[in-house]
Amino acid sequence: MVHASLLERKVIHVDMDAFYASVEIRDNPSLKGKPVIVGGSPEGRGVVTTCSYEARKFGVRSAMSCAQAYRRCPQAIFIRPRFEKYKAASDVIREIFHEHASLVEPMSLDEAYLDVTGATAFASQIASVIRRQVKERTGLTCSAGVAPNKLVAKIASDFRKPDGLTVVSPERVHDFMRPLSVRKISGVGPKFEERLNQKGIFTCAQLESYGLERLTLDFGNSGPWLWARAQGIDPTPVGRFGTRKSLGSENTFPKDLTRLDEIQSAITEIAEEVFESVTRRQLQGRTVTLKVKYSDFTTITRRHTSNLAPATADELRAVGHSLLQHTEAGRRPIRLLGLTLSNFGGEEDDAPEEKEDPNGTLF
Ligand code: TTP
Ligand code: MG
Repeated sequence: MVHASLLERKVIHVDMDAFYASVEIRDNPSLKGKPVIVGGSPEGRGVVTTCSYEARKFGVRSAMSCAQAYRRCPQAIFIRPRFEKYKAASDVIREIFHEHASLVEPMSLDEAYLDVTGATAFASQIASVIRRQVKERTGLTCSAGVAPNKLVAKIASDFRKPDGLTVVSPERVHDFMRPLSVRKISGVGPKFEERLNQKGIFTCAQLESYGLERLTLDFGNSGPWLWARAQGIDPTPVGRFGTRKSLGSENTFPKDLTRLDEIQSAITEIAEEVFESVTRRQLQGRTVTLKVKYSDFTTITRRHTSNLAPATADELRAVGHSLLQHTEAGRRPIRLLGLTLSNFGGEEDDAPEEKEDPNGTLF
C-alpha cells in the first residue's frame, strides 16, 4: 500500500544541457554555435558521450560511434572528454541543490532529483532560483521539471530542453501524460516499447485505455506498474537509493586487448571508476557483473553475488579479476570490457527491465 503522502509531493528534476559539450564550449568560446562532439576521435573506435545541440541537428547522438557521427556531421569539432572539469561543475551544482533541498538524489554528474515537499517557497520558484544560480556559478544552463513525483518531473525537465523550465501541477499531470509516447516512461526501453507498439499502444492515453486488466494479462506484474505510470502516478521516493538498479562503466579499446596483464589493468581502471561512482551515490551493490565483448562482437557476461558489497575499489577489482578467469581473456582478442554493480540495498522498484508555464498554478 502506498502512503498517501507519497502521492502529494513536490519534486524537482534538474538536468544540465548537453553537459560535457557545454563545459567545453564555455571554456573555449570560439566553439559557440558550432557542432561540437565530445568523445573519441572520428577515426577511432570510440563513441560519442554527448554533443552540442547544433550537432544534434545532424542526427548525432550519445553512444553513437564517432565514425558514424563523423559521417553525419563531418564539419563537427571532436573533443576528448575531460572528466575533471565535468566533475568540478557537478560539485558546484550539487552544492546548489543541497542549499535548496535536504533530500537530493543525484542520478549522474549532471542530473538530480530534489524533494522540496516541506519547503515554504513554491517549488516552481525554487526551481527558477536553482536554474539562475547554476548559470551564475557555472556559466552553464540546465533544464528543470517540477511535478508531484519523479516520473513526471523527469519528463518535464526534458520538455523544454535546452534552458527550459516546465511545471506540471498535480491537477495537470493526467493531461500532461496523455499525448506522450510510452517511451517517455522511465523503465520502458526500446524492446518494451516495441511490444507495446505491437498491441497498438503508442501513447500514454492508449496505454491507460487498454485497461489494467488486459495489461496485467499481457504483461503480468508490469501491467499495474505501466497503468499507473501512464497516468503519471509514481510513488517512488526521492532518496539515496532511488530507482537505480545497477551502475557500471565500460570501455571500448582503440585496439583489441590480447595480453592478460593489459586486460587486468583495464579492469582495475574500470573498477576504480565504478567504485568511485557508487560511493558518490552512497550505494552498495552485492552483485558484480563483468561484460566482455570479443573482437568478433560476441558478448558474454559473468556474474558474482556475495553477502557483502565490495567495500573498496580493490575488492571490486579482485572480483572483476576472478570473473575474468571464467572468460577467454588472454586467448581471444577483446574489444570491450565492462563492470557493473547491482543488487543495491534499500527500496525496491517494481519497474520492469523560461519559458515558465503561464498556465501553471503556484505549485
Ligand atoms: P545527458 O544528461 O543524458 O545528456 P546531456 O546533458 O549531454 O544532454 P541533454 O541533457 O541536454 O539532452 O548526459 C549527461 C552527460 O553524461 C553527457 O553530457 C555525457 C555523459 N554521457 C555519456 O558519457 N554517455 C552517454 O551515453 C550519455 C547519454 C551521457
Ligand atoms: Mg543532461
